[in-house]
Amino acid sequence: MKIVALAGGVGGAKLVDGLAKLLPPEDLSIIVNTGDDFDHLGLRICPDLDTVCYTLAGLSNPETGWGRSGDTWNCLAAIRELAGPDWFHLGDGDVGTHLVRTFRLGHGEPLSAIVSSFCVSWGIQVKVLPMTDERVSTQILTQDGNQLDFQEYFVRLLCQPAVKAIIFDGADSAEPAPGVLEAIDLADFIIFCPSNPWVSINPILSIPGIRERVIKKKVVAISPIIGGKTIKGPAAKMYQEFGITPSALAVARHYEGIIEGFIFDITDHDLKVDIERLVKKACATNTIMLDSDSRKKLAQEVLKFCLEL
Ligand code: FO1
Repeated sequence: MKIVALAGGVGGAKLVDGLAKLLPPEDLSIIVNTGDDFDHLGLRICPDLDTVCYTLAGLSNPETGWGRSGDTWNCLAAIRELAGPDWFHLGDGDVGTHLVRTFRLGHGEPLSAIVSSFCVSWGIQVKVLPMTDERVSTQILTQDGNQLDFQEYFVRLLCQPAVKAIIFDGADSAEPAPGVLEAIDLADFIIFCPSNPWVSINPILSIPGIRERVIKKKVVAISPIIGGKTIKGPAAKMYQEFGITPSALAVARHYEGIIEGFIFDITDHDLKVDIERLVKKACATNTIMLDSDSRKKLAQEVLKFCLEL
């Protein structure tokens, strides 16, 4: 059974880690959001790609979900000493990743080739694909009239500004990275990971060609909203700011017309009847991934659900 998973950062990384433990490597491809990517201190940072790769490689920091486990912070301390921009926390080992990536991009290598070579170095066997090799930048337009780069909004301003609109700058003219459309075409199922629909899954679908190919397939989404809240990140707050009550039902509506199957947390089982009106099949289960076992358990549920669809 060939699976293509669309993923953002921490939530997506946990589910694909579970899937990678169950599927033969040739049967799993992960298309990762790169709208969060930005330049910081001259380095190209690709947070979601790194989070997915570190997680698959068993290198991720279990406390934060991003960055590397056991990393040290000497570089950040030196940046701070010089009154440099220290709001974005780069661990020493993580800086190594950004240095090599920036160096190789500077020599004209495409991002997808660099990711693929990093995966070999880290022993990752599944295919990890950036959504595009081109620069697409998620921009947050705030209700008080500012335009912010995603990481400025997310990390520096702690998601405090109310969001008016979200733009994927550069998406209109971007092309899917090599292998993306081929993976989708070969997939038996597409899975939308429990990532933020607005800023993790939407940017991937905004790359011309991806949405058109995805909707031809059987698509299953997992809700990142549990009991009206998110485990991490601003998805629930964004729904609210767009005038939508955040809930698993709101997520199912968000993806209406694209998905056939929807998995949501057991906490929200009372929404099942309403959700079933929107999709072919719905399932309420435990979607909270606290450890490696629960990642695998949810991945198992997702695969079983796909086969029953
Ligand atoms: N998230 C934070 O909340 N604070 C940070 O300082 C931070 C640094 C960071 C460095 C490298 C990296 O790959 C990710 C990092 N993240 C940090 C996470 C990142 O901002 C988000 O997880 C994603 O962009 C949202 O999916």
